[in-house]
Amino acid sequence: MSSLDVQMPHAKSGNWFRSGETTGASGDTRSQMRRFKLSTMDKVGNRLNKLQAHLGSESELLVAPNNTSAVAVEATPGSIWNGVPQAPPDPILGVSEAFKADKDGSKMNLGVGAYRTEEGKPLVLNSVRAAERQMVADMSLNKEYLGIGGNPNFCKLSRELILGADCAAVREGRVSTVQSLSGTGALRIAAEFLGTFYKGAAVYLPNPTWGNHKKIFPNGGVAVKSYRYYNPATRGLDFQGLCEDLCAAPAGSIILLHACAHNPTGVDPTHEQWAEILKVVKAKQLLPLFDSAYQGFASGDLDRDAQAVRMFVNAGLEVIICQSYAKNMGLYGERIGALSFVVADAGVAKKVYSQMQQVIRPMYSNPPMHGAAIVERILSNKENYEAWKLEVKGMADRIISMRTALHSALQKLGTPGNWDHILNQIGMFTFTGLNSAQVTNMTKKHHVYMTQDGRISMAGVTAAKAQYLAAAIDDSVRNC
Ligand code: PLA
Repeated sequence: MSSLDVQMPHAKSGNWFRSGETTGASGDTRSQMRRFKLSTMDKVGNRLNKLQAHLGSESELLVAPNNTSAVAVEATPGSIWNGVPQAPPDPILGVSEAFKADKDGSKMNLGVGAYRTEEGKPLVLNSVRAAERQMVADMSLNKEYLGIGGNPNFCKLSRELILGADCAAVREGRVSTVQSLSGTGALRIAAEFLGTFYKGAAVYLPNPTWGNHKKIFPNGGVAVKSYRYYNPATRGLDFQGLCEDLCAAPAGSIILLHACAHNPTGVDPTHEQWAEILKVVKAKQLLPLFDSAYQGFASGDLDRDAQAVRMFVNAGLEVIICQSYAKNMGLYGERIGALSFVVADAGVAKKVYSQMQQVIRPMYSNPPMHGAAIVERILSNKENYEAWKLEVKGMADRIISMRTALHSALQKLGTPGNWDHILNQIGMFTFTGLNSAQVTNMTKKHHVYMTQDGRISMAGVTAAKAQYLAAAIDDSVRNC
């Protein structure tokens, strides 16, 4: 094809033809069509070139400026997106991808915090199955859009679950709740709300924390800082460092607190320490934001795991709460959670609610209904609720028993070091203390998938595999 042999769409049929081919149109019409097509292509070419210059790509221009354009496109096939760099895999969800690709029969996925049965299988709770059966039979249900803030009864039940039905703030209408896309979505709405109505304040995150926190807040317009939390030397809480850092934070700063079962360390403040933290938060006029992703998973008791949040709310503070039902109801993929603002008066609560809707509407319009309907049926039906509470306790207990199994297997092997933290840490995770080289050995040699910071999900351990896991840790500690 010569450089003048340009391909253009046939004006009537839309088919592509070469400029030298006959179209059945008169010579004049043909040249008019050709002029029209070339000027259109010129515009498209210029736009592509501008875009490419903007993206800073060093590759050849997609479209030459002199209307020999189509030939240039043909000669250098490529994409507008050539300059997009490859992103790294997610530090947590990327581990699951790598696990799936591994064909070894003894592989274990201890990366993502997802509950597994004693057989190593994902679990759908019986209470969830019961709720879904009731939903299928309920002909009054439809598939209309939910309101922007989600299912109102779900929202009411959610704030009561975390705060208690007898909570004064709940009774006085001082809690605004919206349904969210699980815990992550609740955090994201909170971040954008804060970025809009609480400008200038940074959020202080514990060090370490769930990695996604560091991305969610800046995306919502909130700067991120950190406070000391974990002391690797003691494998416990750096309580003094925590208090010093909170004291040093400017008044009005947002303080993110893990409500229970801190991720990734498994280290929670004691009841007395929470009371001290509350004093500092109050004295320094900090704004507490609780991330409650594991209610029930720390102690097996839903009320007990809500104690820290309730302590702050009952002390009269304004508090933000992000809830997730991913873990405690096993509703990971349903993406169901809630965001609550506990505020000083009911009038303010209404205004806050209206602005949360403003954040949500352009983001995803309104939330999906299925997960909310399941939660609603579990929390509002006595029989389902009692069954669920037992199931939560069952999951927490199995995790605790895996701590004992792993600890005693390591003791039997005489693995160097003190492993008592496996017993002492709380919730879904053990922060093993394995370094990056040891973690790499766990994965590459033993097919044990875990996050690079040394965290393992105890919920993924089974009695049958505890020995295997201990042997892998033993080998990694001794040889790396
Ligand atoms: N907050 C904390 C502290 C979490 O650990 C997680 C999930 C979430 C919020 C959000 O969970 P959700 O959006 O699914 O409700 N952390 C997991 C999964 C379990 C993940 O990284 O997405 C983890 O493995 O750390």
